[in-house]
Amino acid sequence: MLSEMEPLPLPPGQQLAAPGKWPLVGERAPAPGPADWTISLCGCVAEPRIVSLAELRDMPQLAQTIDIHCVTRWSKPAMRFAGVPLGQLLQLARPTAEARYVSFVARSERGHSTSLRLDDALKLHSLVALEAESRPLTSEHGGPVRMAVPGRYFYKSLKWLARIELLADDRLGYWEREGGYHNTADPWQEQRYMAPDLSRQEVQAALASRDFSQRNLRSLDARGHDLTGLNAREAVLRDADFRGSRLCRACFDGANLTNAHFQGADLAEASLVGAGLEGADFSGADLRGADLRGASLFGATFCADSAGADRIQPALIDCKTHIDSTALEQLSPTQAEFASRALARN
Ligand SMILES: Nc1nc2c(c(=O)[nH]1)N[C@H]1C(S)=C(S)[C@@H](COP(=O)(O)O)O[C@H]1N2
Ligand SMILES: [Mo]
Repeated sequence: MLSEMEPLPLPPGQQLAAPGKWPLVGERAPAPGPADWTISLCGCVAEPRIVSLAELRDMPQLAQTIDIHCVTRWSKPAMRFAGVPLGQLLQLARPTAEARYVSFVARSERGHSTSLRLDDALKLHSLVALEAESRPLTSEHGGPVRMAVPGRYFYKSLKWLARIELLADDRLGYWEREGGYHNTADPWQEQRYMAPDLSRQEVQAALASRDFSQRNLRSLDARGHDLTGLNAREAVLRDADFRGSRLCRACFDGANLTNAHFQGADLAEASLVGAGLEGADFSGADLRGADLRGASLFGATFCADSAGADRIQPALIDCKTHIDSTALEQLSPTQAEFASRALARN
């Protein structure tokens, strides 16, 4: 058995969320709808069904401990969910032999969805959850009913579940389609993103122009390039690789840099105001005089977290680096402590 002192093993590239914090990710909760929430079971089923919340609550409830791993690198192990196993709910509608995928669809403004292979969803013991930590799910965390899928990044755990559709062919979900998130999403294999959809020529032209403003350059490979003064205002640069690049005075205001790689990059006096920096890695980067005001920093890395630490260089941060104190609170304890100490330095 693991003792209390021993840290639980985390999937590669993950770090613990600040204790007692459960970050909110994704779209906002829908406006309160009709009180009679229902879940429709449809698609490749013998008996399409509409299940009310009351019926769901009357089914045998299962408590399950699930490790949350968000693709933006924070983890929250051992969260206690309770609800009805997906397999048991599906039995009510009797899936047909054609059913190979399951698509979960939300009651939400953008009709958010995500999908899994049906056999994976069942093998992983996916839960149709009504409770978290022994309380009814709050609306912001997907209440009254959400999916909780162990063994996958948490974007496979749909909030505000309204429809479960069984499909013969897969239908990509919202993040998988719009964000390039990996469709299998196994955190132990670090399946965060699908292969980039940029050609070599497109990459070269973008790098030569030094103008990325408002462009979608997800998973761009810009390692070791001189991009001094780059304009990347409001660009989509999820998973982009800027390791060892020169980015002094670059402008990334309002850019999406989720999981971007900035290890060893020169970001002196760069502007990252209002940027999405969830999961970005700044170890060894020069951030002196950089402006990160209004940026979101969940799961961001500035220094080594613990084991294997000596190979990882800390970021260069000083009193001229601007980081909001609220953004520090989004960091893991180790990262927050390192950053606040560095910010006080001359
Ligand atoms: N309907 C809906 N479900 C969603 C999302 C979303 O934007 N809309 N975001 C996903 C992502 S990326 C994550 S990490 C988790 C976040 O759940 P939490 O806000 O309860 O932590 O919900 C997932 N389910
Ligand atoms: Mo996520």
